[in-house]
Amino acid sequence: MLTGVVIKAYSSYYYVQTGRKVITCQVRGRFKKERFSLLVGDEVEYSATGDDKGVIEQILPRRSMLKRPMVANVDQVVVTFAAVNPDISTALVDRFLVLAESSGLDIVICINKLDLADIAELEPITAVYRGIGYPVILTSTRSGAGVEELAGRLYNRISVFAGPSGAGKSSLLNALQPGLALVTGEVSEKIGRGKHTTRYAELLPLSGGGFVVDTPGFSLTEFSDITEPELAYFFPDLAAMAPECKFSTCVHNKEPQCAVKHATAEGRIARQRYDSYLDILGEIRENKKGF
Ligand SMILES: Nc1nc2c(ncn2[C@@H]2O[C@H](COP(=O)(O)OP(=O)(O)OP(=O)(O)O)[C@@H](O)[C@H]2O)c(=O)[nH]1
Ligand SMILES: [Mg+2]
Ligand SMILES: [Zn+2]
Repeated sequence: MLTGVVIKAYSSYYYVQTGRKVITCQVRGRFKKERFSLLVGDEVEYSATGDDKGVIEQILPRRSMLKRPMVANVDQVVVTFAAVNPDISTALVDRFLVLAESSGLDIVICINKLDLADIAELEPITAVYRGIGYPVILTSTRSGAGVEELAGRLYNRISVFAGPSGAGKSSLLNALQPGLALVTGEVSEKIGRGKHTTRYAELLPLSGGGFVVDTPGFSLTEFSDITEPELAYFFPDLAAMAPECKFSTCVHNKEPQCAVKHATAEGRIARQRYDSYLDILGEIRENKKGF
């Protein structure tokens, strides 16, 4: 049996990459019954039925499954923001980090448009995230700064680029892999909803090995899948302090003798991070009330 990776799904066809070749496959009837039973990113076994044609026989076990976009076997999320235009919002960075953490994926933070930025102004932001342990890469698709470093992080892995519209995700992918020709542009120039953005996720092969997934930008993050006690786990800096809280049920809000609040007061946890935590905690509480 031959094996490959589903890089794209279109109508009832699945495009399976094996080595440098892409095989156009159909699936056996039994896969069609279950929704999402076969996803982009899945490793599959197929039998050849002709020149570059085949039938998918089996899905191999998944390492992970990301819900937005719906992709199997993703290894990491590259949380991509522009330093300016649109200006970086650390509150929004934190929200994207929580979503990525809750999917259990590795995370790289990319701050793009370095050519427009005042590096001294970025320094306090990068210091916070590097202090937590997140790799932070500063890039510019204009000057090429950081693009090699970013490429090094993508080798032989499946990486999803996520972040707000206009951050430069598609531009970065074009810089990383010449020939991709992904559509880029100012938000206002992108006329019509979904006109240029791919509606379905696709794995874009990197010639050095590995795949990247471009996603349409979004800023509306919601946390309906996360419970109050879980939330702090998705803030590694808070989670590190939580075992020292007096109460094991502490959600680091109004509770007495809370080590997280104590560490924030002492500056060992960045105030901005704790504030982001409280904002999201409040939203999770509001959501719960709605049901
Ligand atoms: N100055 C500067 N502009 C950049 C850089 N990277 C991208 N841009 C510009 O920023 C705009 C948005 O870039 P895109 O790559 O379309 O952004 P995106 O994140 O893919 O946006 P969505 O697809 O809407 O989510 C375009 O006009 C790019 O030319 C950069 O490093 N520096
Ligand atoms: Mg884009
Ligand atoms: Zn606490």
